[in-house]
Amino acid sequence: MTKSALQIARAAYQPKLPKALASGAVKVVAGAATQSVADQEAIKALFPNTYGMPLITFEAGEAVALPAMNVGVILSGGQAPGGHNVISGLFDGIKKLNPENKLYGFILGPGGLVDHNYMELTADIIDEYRNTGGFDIIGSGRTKLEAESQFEKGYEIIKELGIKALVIIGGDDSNTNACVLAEYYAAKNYGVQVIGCPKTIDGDLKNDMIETSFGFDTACKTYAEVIGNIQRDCNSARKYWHFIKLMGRSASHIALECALQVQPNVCIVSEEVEAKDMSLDDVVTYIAKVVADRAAQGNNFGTVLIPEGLVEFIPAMKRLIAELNDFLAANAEEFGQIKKSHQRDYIIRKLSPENSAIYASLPEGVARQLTLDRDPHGNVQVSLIETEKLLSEMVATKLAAWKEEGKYVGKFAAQHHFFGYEGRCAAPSNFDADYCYSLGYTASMLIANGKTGYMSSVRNTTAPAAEWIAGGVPITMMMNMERRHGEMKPVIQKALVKLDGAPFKAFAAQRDRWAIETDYVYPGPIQYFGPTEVCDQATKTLQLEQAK
Ligand code: FBP
Repeated sequence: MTKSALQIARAAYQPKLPKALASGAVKVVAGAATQSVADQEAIKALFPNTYGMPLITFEAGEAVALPAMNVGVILSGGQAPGGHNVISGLFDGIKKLNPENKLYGFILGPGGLVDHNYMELTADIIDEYRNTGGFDIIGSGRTKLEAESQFEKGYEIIKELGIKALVIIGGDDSNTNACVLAEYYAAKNYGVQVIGCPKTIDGDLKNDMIETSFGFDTACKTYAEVIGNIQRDCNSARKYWHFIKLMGRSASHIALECALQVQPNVCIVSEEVEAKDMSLDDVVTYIAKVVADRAAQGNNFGTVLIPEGLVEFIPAMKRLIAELNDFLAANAEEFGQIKKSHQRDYIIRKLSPENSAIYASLPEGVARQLTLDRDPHGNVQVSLIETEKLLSEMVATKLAAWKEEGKYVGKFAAQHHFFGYEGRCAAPSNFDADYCYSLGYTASMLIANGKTGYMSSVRNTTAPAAEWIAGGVPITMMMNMERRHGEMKPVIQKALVKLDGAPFKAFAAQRDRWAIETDYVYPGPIQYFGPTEVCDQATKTLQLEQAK
């Protein structure tokens, strides 16, 4: 494998650990019994073996000799910077407990467990991947582990390899499934522990005990670097409006964090759009107004950040998509026979008056995307909708109308960007490198102490790493009941942007000034070597949330 100079230097980085873990042996301090965030009776009934367990924190303790054990690990869902460090922390943790311990990685996600596709992760392999981005050490996948038949298939290979515990590194859905699996194996008395680790760049797997999901820090810093570069270009040429869509399937944490880092002229926050029941036209009008106000000052340039999930948070668009899903599912054959050039008119004729009017107002390209790109369940794949183009085209139309009315004088030229994959596999920042290594190491300690149904937790993360608090949180504590595919299911509550939270409030307090003034911040690339205030800063989101 050819390596860059940075990769070679970075391989030698020793991630920092919380003090309690650095000594290598821990004492378990159990807190009070827990309960789920909501729907306590229903969750308790579904998880009789793993409900109500106490919160756990680790303190430095005496080393104990434990018999050798084997552990399995799975990377689940979208990539997030630091996954390799979770695995290396887990590896180092179990090897410290007993050098005979072995780590098996299941290949390409949860499917690897079901299909018995695995490899042993030896020291040589681990060393190749320390402090690197990506999930390529074993690959990832989106197979959902939810059927008993899958649990049983998984148990076959777990038995064969003598695996005592499985670590599932994933987002809210994967950790929900980890919890269901933990409960299933406990109920069956199979003696297999299951531990979860909080991963996702989207930042929406968090709560009082899980301060952030790993990867969010590096991904946001990577996007903020590039947005900063665009802003400098924008402020140099002074002729373009840049419409920048940012990943985050539904929550707007990434867009909000980037806004706090770069101070753009506009950042749309989906959760606010929904709370204020804004229409697509309201969003467009808001952006067009900022463009017009800046133009009045002679500034025909600017930046607009747009969260990927926006369309689904606009109540009227949500209703349109729902009707389209049902209509196209029921009339797929007839629709397929309509000539492409007539499909738009056909849909306009068939939809209810409210949805038909909205559909008719959409630019052609977006209207087509709404009818063509569907996932295997028949749903529109909203992430494929080019929201950045949709908004800029609609803003252009609005500005043209305002020009006619004499309300706008200026020039409007747009550039479009979508940042997502660029950040998901970036080399982890020091924060993510340390946080992930600590999460993995913590998982090894939870396993050694016989825990199952817990998520690895590392808190106090705006303090220096030595002061971080490592422990475990019962996954059932994060659950509530939600309707999924028409049925009530136990799931980990997704953390959307809170409009009364400190990060949103800090943004809302400054956005009007950022809109009109040009007060861009240029964060520059992530730094791995250098002064701590440059290299080790946590995200603005974490800093604001934890400000005392
Ligand atoms: P996870 O929730 O699995 O961590 O994935 C996050 C994400 O990167 C979203 O931001 C994005 O919408 C989605 O994955 C893209 O999915 P895919 O990797 O299948 O293209």
